[in-house]
Amino acid sequence: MAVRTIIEIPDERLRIKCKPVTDFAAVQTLIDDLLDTMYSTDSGIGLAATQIAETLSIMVIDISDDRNQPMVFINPEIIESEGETSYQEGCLSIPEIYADVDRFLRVKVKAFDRNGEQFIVDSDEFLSIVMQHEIDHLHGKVFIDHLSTLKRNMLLKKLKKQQRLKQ
Ligand code: GNR
Ligand code: NI
Repeated sequence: MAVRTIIEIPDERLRIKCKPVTDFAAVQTLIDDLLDTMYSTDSGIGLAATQIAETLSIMVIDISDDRNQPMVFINPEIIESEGETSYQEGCLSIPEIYADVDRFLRVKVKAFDRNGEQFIVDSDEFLSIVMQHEIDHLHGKVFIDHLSTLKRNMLLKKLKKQQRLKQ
């Protein structure tokens, strides 16, 4: 059990693009760390390796009410997408900041599980949004990048102020 530090904006490591996993046996501890770290937060429902300053393409999601249905995605890729939706998102790396983000309504994601078995998830529900949010992290992208410059700068100012007050 290892809870890792979740890095926050403006940490430049959030901008690193993750590399694909090739050795599945070698990432088992990292997967457990991601799950432990996600569950250590009050209400986090997803976490990407980028957020704990790791650079391999792994993300975890648990959107169940009891937080007991972990999903592990290794080398995830969106292979189909359609439609549009908008949802108020938050991010553990941008604490206490929320904004509506435009996303695909439906995505089909191909990934590998922790045993290296390929699987496909097709969703047009909340899971679709969270998968898109986490895959963005693996590409060095965070949700405020989807907003207008004006809106983003306003939220960044608010975040800076909060971070200053927390010091
Ligand atoms: O906990 C989280 N909640 C959330 C809400 C709406 C859309 C996406 C998310 S993911 C976020 C956890 C996180 O930062 N994952 O990277
Ligand atoms: Ni996030």
